Amino acid sequence: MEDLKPSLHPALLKRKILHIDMDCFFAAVEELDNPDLKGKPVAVGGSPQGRGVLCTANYEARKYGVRSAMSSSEALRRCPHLIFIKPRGKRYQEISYQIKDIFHQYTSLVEPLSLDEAFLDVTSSDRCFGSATLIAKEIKDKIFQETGLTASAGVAPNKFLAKVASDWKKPDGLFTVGPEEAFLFAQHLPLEKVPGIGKVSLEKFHSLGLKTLSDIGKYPAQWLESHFGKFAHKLLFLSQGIDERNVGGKSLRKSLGCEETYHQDLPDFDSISERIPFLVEELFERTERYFDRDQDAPKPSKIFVKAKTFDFHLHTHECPLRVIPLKIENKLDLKNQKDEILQNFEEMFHLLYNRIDKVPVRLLGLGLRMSPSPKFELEKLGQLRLL
Ligand code: TTP
Ligand code: MG
Repeated sequence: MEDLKPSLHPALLKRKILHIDMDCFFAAVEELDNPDLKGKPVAVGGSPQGRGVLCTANYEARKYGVRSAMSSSEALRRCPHLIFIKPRGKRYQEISYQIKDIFHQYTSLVEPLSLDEAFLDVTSSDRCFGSATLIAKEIKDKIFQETGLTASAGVAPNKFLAKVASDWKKPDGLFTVGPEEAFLFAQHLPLEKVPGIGKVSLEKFHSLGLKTLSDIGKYPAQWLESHFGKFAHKLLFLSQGIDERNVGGKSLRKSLGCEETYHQDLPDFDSISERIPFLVEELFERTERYFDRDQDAPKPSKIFVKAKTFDFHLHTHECPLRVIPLKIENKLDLKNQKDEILQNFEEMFHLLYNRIDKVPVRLLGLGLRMSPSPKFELEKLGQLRLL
């Protein structure tokens, strides 16, 4: 149990990490583009008539208990005058690029987590007299000037605390946990605030009488490990305010895909077949943008299809491109092989459909899996040598 004792290299306390997260991102974009929505409860997601779920809701709607991932019908029950808006992925992506450009003006160590949030390591930045809090403030202001949207920021010596801090004063918040406060701040944290602790684990913690991170430290490490396995190690570190993870630079994308859940189950292969061109069209658009952004990004090496059956079981099938054989390395490849790619997706869906005994399907998805390019591998090696 020796290795369960947290220890900290002093250099780790000197790091300046930011976590920036846009406020009710999709809903805020909708309000921005349609000012009539201001002050009204707004949700972005599927329709309450179908099986839709919410992507997010604005803060007005949250007052009624409306939340991300809630079924749209339940959201309507909670807030009968809720305004539903269909997501516009392209528009959110556009703003996401804008905010990422702003992040890169401050540091190259940017680790995006999703369209609307990222970690930034500004330890070596001399902007704003080297004050991480002032940098965070400036980034928030710039985001607002350039997009008209608000973001919340957390500043701390590590990723864990920065993420918690960005949520602390939402919306339009800025909260700093200094290195000297890290320990006490972590100790007082209720477990529901700890990223990575989901509903199920939380119930288990509560049933064992554990409410805050400081409660974790009161129990023998062996006991913790017997209940929570390897997660106990991580928790013990977090309870001391310690998180040694680095902010990753360029993140490697592992796959590119798109999927659709249908209002009614697709009953046969003809109805599946009808949907495939739409999915392929969307995949093409995403892949083109992917190639546009970075020519050295990992290239696709496999294609995959997936189907969720009426009973919510997910089935996938994938195939290496070299077996087909297809090469998808740039926009021209996409254009020249459009028909072949579509045909291969159709054939793979056919195989998958037979494998699932031709039962009704509620979701279809398809996409590409990437293999790291040699250039990325070399870069990683370079980084390791520098350490
Ligand atoms: P979040 O940052 O988790 O949420 P948010 O920006 O809407 O609200 P908050 O102010 O609390 O940060 O997610 C960013 C976007 O990602 C969100 O606007 C919509 C999308 N999303 C989904 O599509 N499904 C989900 O379950 C969640 C959580 C988010
Ligand atoms: Mg957000």
